[in-house]
Amino acid sequence: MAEEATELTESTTVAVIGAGPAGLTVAALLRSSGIDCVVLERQTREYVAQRQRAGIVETRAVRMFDSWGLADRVLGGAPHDGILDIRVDGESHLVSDNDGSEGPTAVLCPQQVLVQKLTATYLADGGDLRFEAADVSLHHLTGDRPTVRYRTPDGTLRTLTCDFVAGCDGDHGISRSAVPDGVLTAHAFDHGIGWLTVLADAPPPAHPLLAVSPDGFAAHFPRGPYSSRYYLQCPPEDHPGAWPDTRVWDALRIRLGDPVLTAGPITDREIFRLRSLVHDPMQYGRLYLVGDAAHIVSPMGGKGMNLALYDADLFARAVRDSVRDHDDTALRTYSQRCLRRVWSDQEFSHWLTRTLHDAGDDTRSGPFHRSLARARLDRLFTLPSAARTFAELMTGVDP
Ligand code: FAS
Repeated sequence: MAEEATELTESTTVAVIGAGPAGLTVAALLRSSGIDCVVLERQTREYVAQRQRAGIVETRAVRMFDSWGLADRVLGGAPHDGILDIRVDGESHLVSDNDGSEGPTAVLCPQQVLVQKLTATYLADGGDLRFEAADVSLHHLTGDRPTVRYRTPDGTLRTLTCDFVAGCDGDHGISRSAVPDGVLTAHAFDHGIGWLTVLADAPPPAHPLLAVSPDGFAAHFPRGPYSSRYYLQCPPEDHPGAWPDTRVWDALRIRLGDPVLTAGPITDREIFRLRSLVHDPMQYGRLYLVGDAAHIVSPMGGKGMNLALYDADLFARAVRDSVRDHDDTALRTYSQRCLRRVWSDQEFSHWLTRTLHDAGDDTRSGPFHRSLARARLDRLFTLPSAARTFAELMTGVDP
């Protein structure tokens, strides 16, 4: 037990747990404000940098990075032309997801590109980011100076004392579980729908594509100039092994209504259950939950990563007010302000998920709900006010 003796204690202002989009954004924003923080990430830099998930940074988030003077340094990928292709039984309906407001707009920036550029920017600005931090644990969260303990790759036990802890370690992290039972209320919803998600080195679509068909939902998103992500509705208990390449491409050609869809090598496939989860409040003492550590939203509408960026912005601004102006108002209202946005995006993603699944295969919700969903789509395609609301919700810009 010799290694226990070599414990080192350090001090910082904010201990950030997790180096995903939430943690790295918190760190980069605090660093740009001259506020000390230390980021602890349990995985290696290579692992974090290659994890492929979301694919669009919404307009609100682009403007957020711009307002901190970081947009040019952290955003990559291609500008989004503000058009979505919603295809119903093979017929395309081009819908705008741009509300026409002044300023920069959404960018087709794959999550791993954002993570790589945030990491590089934070380190270039002298940021402290520690990968392979094992056994992270949180203590004294309701005291004046919480402590965070972890083990370095060489087994050294370290302790960080801090003013605030940003729990940015996702849905399977330790931050939320550090909150005593009974403090948080979990609101969960299981859509009862599975998605096969496929990454392939195949040509991206002209526009992000969402398709309704009697065989079930499908989607095709760009993930770079030569790469695509596809989603196929499937039974949640399905196994990826039940979806060999030929079956994947056949199903995509039918559901996307594109018999000549160009295939390519599939580099990843997995199946996940569409579920939604919100924890309330998003704070316990001096621990603030940010991103997936507090909430999960179905990928429909592209709100998962963008909500994490929203929380990160509100938290960094609140810490800045507290450290610079000794004004804790924003910290006290952090949870309620985030949850207002979280429920708005949950409602929008829920609406879009139900509409685009019910409008297709009616075995799940029945012909009545199918007709309701098709009426909602017809309204979106024909009523300017409905199209405007849709665009506003897609941009994420505050009303
Ligand atoms: P993350 O999970 O990204 O990051 C948490 C970090 O904390 C990780 O690096 C993890 O290693 C680290 N960590 C965990 N436990 C730790 C511990 N004990 N100690 C130290 N570090 C720890 N969203 C969309 O908007 N559009 C999409 O198309 C989309 N597609 C998705 C596809 C998939 C397969 C998945 C799983 C998610 C998808 N999402 C999508 C949602 C996704 O983008 C999340 O919302 C986003 O990653 C959330 O970012 P973070 O909150 O930073 O959490």
